Amino acid sequence: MTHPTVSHIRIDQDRLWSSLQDLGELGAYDDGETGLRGVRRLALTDEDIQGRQLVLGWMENAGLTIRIDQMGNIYARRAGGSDSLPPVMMGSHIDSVGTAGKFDGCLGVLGGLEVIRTLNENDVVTLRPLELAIFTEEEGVRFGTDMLGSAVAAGRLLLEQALEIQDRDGTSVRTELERHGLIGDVQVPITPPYAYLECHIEQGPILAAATRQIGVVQGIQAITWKELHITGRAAHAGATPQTLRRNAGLAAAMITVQLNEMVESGRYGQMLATVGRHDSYPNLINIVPAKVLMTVDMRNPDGDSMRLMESHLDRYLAEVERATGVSIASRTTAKTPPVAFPIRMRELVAKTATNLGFSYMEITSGAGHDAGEIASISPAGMVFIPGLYDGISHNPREYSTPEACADGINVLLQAVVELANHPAVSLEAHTSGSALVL
Ligand code: HGY
Ligand code: MN
Ligand code: MN
Repeated sequence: MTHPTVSHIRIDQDRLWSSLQDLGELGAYDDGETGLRGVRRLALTDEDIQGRQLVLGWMENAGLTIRIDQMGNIYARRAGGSDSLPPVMMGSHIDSVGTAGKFDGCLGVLGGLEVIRTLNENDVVTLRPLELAIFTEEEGVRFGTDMLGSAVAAGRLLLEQALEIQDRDGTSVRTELERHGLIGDVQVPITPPYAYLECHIEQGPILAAATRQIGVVQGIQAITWKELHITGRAAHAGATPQTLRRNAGLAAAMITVQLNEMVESGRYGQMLATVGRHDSYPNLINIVPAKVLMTVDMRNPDGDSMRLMESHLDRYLAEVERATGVSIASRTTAKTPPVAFPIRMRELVAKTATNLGFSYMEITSGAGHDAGEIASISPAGMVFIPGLYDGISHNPREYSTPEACADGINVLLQAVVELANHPAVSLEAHTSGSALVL
């Protein structure tokens, strides 16, 4: 049966939930800070590969054909009635930060799988093929730049440069992809899909506070990551007068306080800044710190304000060098502009949520996502669901209910099938009303 309406079809909430729990066991650890089972499945580690193998098995059981690109990104394909048409793609990531929960990224991948399993059970064949993607190193916490796999797939980052990036131990992306046999034959940049839709937890408090079931994501804020290598001079904490000190720890503290003042000043709009990593050397009580490696994560929904923030920080680093006598080497390790998803994708998500009887609101994503990369080559959109506990994420307390997960994936199913039944005209032509509307 091809292109029937599927408005009566719903996903299997329990099957989705148990797949999230099963995947969450791979890389699971006992988290001392929360007393909970967390997930540590950094990109291209053995735990990540175990997760990929579990999901690949499920994909094959669902009758999907698997392709892998030169960055280890996985594309699992479900044939369409007109299989030569560009596919509608769903996807996300299953690599995690070091202290993760079970939902970040996994909901988008396992939710896409649940959509496919549900269509299989209902003998629905869409006009266009469907593809379910798993992107490599979305989190950026191992190799230092986020959305690495999808940025190469979309052509923003060059493959050769990406393959040479090393983790903290000096192991390169290339070495790890080769070790796991993940350098596939699909060329990057990939052929753009017809459209891309990703379901993701919000990772913040907004939807829950507004008691909305679905977030229609307008776009993603700009992200800049910097690594600051501060070099001072070790010295005895008791015998070295203030005037002789080159205190790398003091420099790091001044920078951290200045970033907070930049945020609090409001001069840069809705700026956010985070010093997430702070490695001090020699890190001993009676020695003036000789070196500090610190990271700066800056976010801003406005690209111009981000540029002003960055030049303010650069000027301030020079001031800190003069004031403390340290030297600071600053390296930008990630930099993505703000992303606006096309109105027609946002309208589709909003209409679908309404048809399903869900409350929704428009929201800008605080977090970066693979959808932000694919948006540069295809019409892309995102479906958010709320989380509990102020939507905490990147922490084992991350939690969304089985019902909320199912709501998001039911929206994904209906919206993806509608897109996949668009006839062979451009999405623009179709939604502008100038083409046949099924
Ligand atoms: O950092 C981010 O926003 C995403 O979780 N990689
Ligand atoms: Mn994510
Ligand atoms: Mn994340």
